[in-house]
Amino acid sequence: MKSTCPSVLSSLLGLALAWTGFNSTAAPAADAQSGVALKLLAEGFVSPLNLVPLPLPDSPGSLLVADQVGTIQVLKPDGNLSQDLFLDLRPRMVTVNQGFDERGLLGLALHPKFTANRKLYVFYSAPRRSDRGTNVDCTSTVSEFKVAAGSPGHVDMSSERVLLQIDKPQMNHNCGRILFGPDGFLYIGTGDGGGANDNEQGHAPQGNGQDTTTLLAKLLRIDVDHGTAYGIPSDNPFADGKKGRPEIYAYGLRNPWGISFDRGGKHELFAVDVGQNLFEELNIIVKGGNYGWRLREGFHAFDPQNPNTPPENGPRTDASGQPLLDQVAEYRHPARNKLDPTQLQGISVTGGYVYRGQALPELQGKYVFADWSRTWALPDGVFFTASRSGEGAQAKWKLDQLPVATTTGAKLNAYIVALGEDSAGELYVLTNGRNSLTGQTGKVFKMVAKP
Ligand SMILES: [Ca+2]
Repeated sequence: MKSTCPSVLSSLLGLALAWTGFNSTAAPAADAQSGVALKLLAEGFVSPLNLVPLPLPDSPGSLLVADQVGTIQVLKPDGNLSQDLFLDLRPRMVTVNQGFDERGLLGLALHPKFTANRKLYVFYSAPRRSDRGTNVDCTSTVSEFKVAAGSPGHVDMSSERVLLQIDKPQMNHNCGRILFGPDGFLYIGTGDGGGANDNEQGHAPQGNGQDTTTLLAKLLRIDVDHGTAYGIPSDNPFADGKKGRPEIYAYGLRNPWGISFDRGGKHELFAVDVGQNLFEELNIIVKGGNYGWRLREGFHAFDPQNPNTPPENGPRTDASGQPLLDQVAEYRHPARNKLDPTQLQGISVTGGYVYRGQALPELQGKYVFADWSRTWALPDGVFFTASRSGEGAQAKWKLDQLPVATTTGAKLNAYIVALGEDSAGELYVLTNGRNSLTGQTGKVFKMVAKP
């Protein structure tokens, strides 16, 4: 989610505004005949970031919608939104800014055996711990909760079991997307800690992405069913703890804002990665993979001292000799901050899903995702598809724009903050009308066939 914010937070984040021009290699916009539309399901949110199916015995098809500001509500299949909260995490969170903020309630996942054990997991930004210095901004926290016995619409607040706490140096690049894999383990995405270029206070000399002794800038994998707080899957790449933190599954990620398993095919693990100033990524993650940040951004070398000019030559292996793995697709930011409408461009990738539902046959097998907004100041989120063009986790995928209007024909005119998926594989779009945590312009749409 978000990351480069040239006009507003440039001083805070230390971003350079001098955009360098490259000949674009992105695919041109295509497929003007798309039959995909967005049906409004619910509104009045601030910034809804998570949507997951809630298997309620008396109300099949219910969904949980989690708002970044710390609240979770039940959305019934008839479109009714519960007014009493399923979970209210606000008392345990940092106070989020009224303006732009990347902290908050960022991840939600139900235990694979939720129906039997009523357990769910959240990733949220808690305040700095009392024994930490002021160089820590907040505490990324992964906790387990249980739904109250006999009250399936409410979480028992006294049931919190804290699994993981990570000191965060800056307020941005939290990631916090969590999900259970087909293996039953919990996958947790973490950002590089924030600031810009993975090169500020609280970042390792080589960057947190390349530091396997920190849990920042990683994809983690833990076993919530064993151990004291959690167990370590025995085949995690650093399971013995000698060369890195045992929780690490993959590394070299900047802010993987969107992680999903393909529910079909080979159940591959997809993770986008939000770029610094130039390139956005779609990755297929393999266990132990190093995805390059901050040695690389997209298909290009990266220099944190000169982030707008990719070096001609950069390392292709990391400090331990591991290859730096390329993503399967990239798209670029508008050169010199000027959008070229004929090009596939954006500034902050929002991850999605390989479509395996029934309603939209034209999307079958494609990875459907979005860009948050093609400009920082105005709501201009756009949709993309990625199509496999070869075999293997490193085969390149083809990107196309996916024209999508609402079912009323109106333009979306929103920041696309997240996508969601229901138990049938149908997709949902979560938006915020603003680039801040103010107002109630957040909406939830379902992707449907064009009427
Ligand atoms: Ca990368």
